[in-house]
Amino acid sequence: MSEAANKGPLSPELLARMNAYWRAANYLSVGQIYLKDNPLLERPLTLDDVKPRLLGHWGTTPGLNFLYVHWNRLIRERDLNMLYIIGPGHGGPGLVANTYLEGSYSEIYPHIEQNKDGIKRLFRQFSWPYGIPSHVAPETPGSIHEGGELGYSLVHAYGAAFDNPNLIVACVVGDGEAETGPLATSWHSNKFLNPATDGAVLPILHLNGYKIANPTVLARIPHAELESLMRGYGYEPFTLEGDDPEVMHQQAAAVFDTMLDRIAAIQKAAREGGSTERPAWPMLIMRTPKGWTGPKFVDGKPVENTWRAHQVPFAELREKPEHMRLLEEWMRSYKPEELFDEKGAFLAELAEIAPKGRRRMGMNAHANGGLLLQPLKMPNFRDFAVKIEGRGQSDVESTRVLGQMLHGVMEANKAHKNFRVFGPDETASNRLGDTITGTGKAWMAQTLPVDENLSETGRVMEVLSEHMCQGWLEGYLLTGRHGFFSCYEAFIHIIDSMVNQHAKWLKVTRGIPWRKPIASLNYLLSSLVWRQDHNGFSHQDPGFIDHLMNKKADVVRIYLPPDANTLLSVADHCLRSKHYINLIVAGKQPAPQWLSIDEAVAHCTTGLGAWKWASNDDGNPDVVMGCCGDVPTLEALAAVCLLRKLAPDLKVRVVNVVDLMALQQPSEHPHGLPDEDYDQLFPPSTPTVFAFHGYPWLIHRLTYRRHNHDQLHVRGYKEEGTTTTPFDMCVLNNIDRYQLALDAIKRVPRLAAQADAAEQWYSESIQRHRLYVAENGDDLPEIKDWRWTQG
Ligand SMILES: Cc1ncc(C[n+]2csc(CCOP(=O)(O)OP(=O)(O)O)c2C)c(N)n1
Ligand SMILES: [Mg+2]
Repeated sequence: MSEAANKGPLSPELLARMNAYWRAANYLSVGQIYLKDNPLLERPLTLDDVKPRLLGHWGTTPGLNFLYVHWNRLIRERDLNMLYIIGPGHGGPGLVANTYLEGSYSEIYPHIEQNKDGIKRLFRQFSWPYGIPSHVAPETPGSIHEGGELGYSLVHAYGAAFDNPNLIVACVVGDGEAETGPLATSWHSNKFLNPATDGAVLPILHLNGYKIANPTVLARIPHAELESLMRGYGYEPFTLEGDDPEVMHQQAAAVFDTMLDRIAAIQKAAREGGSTERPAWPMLIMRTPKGWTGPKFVDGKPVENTWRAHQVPFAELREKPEHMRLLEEWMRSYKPEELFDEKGAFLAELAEIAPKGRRRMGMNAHANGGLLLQPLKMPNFRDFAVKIEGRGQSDVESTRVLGQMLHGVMEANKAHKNFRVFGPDETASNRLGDTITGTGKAWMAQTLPVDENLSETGRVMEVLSEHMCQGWLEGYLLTGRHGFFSCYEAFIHIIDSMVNQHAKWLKVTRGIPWRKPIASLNYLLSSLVWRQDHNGFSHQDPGFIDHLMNKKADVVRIYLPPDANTLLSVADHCLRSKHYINLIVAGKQPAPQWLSIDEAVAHCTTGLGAWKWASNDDGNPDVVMGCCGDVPTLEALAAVCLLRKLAPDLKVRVVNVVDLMALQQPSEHPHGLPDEDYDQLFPPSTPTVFAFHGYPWLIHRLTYRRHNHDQLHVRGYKEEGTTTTPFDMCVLNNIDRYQLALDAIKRVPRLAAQADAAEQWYSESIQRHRLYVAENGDDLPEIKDWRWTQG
């Protein structure tokens, strides 16, 4: 043992055991990538032992394994409650290997026994058809972060740490991952983490120098510059650098002891000393070779410590016998005979290094949030209901009413600290300001007298990064808590890709019995496409609905409540639900209110239905006026009023849709309305004019197999926008009341004789509107002051 290896907190005996533990994890990682048989190399390797398809990532794995054994020591010595989040999730073999060595893997998957057969199955299943994925997938014990799409590790770590004061979240950030936008901004999460009431995040920047095929930016700037960057982000950077395992174990143990002491001191100062200063949390820059301990050269080219180590360091075992020798040599370098007994069990004196029970990172309950999930205490949403005195006769900002209810939710769950509201600087703008009045907005950075409602204990999380809002919320939900995310409709697209990943996680975990359901991810989209009076075109995009529609039916729910009471009912339902992604689209502008709270509940329960009070069809309509979304509903009802004048004997049925998925057939979505009921609402041969909040083709897509589809005529947003009046936005997209009324007349055969006159009326109406808007900069009084009238 070198002199340097003798210096440090580890006794020679513990150092040797920790190094052996690491060798075992590395051995099992390589075995997963390459082997399907001969798991302990009891005989020389042959081609029959090797998988036909070599799929996996080696480069990042030894670094992850190195950290795991160190966390194990620290957890035991300090009785830590620790979660391990791996940014480069392609290091899956390492996490599988370690959860196997600590015993949690075999407990969850008993067929992966602690013996030779178990190791053989462990190897074989990896990257094998219908086996396990190569990433830190939902199937991997201890994981809340798949890491397939890079960039979200740190933000997930912080989400997990909020309101978990006893949790330490160790988070490995890949140096390539660190180049992504979401990760680059995630460092700022430390301005929102309260050392008194939240847990700690321990970031490790895994500076192995390379990505798939390139060096990383952070590895090729001077070390001082990198340290300054981290200091600039508000951290206290520590460095661990080298490649001699024994020396590195000692240095790692020393640096981690210091870092954990720092964390303990920060927490003590805040919890016992009352310090409210934003601390400089420790973080580690770990500079180790990519593919550490792997083959140094293959075919004469350097592999260890290069990008060539990223995936499988060498293949072509059939074609190149020397590769087979290289594999055997590499695997034997870990000395498996010193790690496993003759039956294939991991040696007891090594296994001892791992913590026990729920302290094992593979068994930490926070990584299986559903185990810890407490249902939200819900106030009675009816207490927040809007009184309806005459249909549509008074205007209310629907989302403001929702804000009052969410405030009630916050108050009811204050003691549990398990509910937060997230938004990119738009909570007040989206009229959810009441959520802020209780606890304020989380903020650990400087405050000035001019600031309002910033608080170290705020439960509203505002940061101008949709990525961070989404990532924090995901981390918060995945560890068993609840949340609500409000966002401008157009800009929610920024997290399209993140929601894809979360939807995948929900889909897969639904099928994993030991994973318990977590709270749903709830979105409110406001500041909608139709009401961007001054913001204009850049702020107009209802396409997130289309995006979510592509996800699995058992994961996604989409609601477009037309008024405040339906919004309350929908939100209550969403907050109680589990394991969904709920999208609520509702406007924040003053708008007419249609349904009493009892009617709203009944309407939302079926998800869609005829509004009898707005219809005059006596069960046999000439035309159905469908509507979905608050502005389209308003325009549809206004069109009905116009039709009463233009064609008084026309029998019109108004059908409003709250639950978009109800339009699909039950075979496509569990909320789908049975065909018989659908045909009752939309009779197969009756023309239907449908005003939709979003892109019109979506309604066709949802209903293409319905009997009335040939009769369905949809109006929606067709990418016409500019800075103009609210009603002109409707006109530009042909979803305005004049257009809808004209559509109805043109589609009812018995009104054919009226069609020309109606066209004329339409042109004149639009002309009048255009001239007025151009002249006055505002909508016509008859539009602005319009009210629903009966009959
Ligand atoms: C957002 C995203 N872009 C691209 C990829 C493809 N990809 C997979 S691994 C990788 C390189 C990662 O490098 P680094 O973060 O340094 O991880 P490590 O070196 O530890 O493997 C890339 C680009 C991805 N997984 N996610
Ligand atoms: Mg790297």
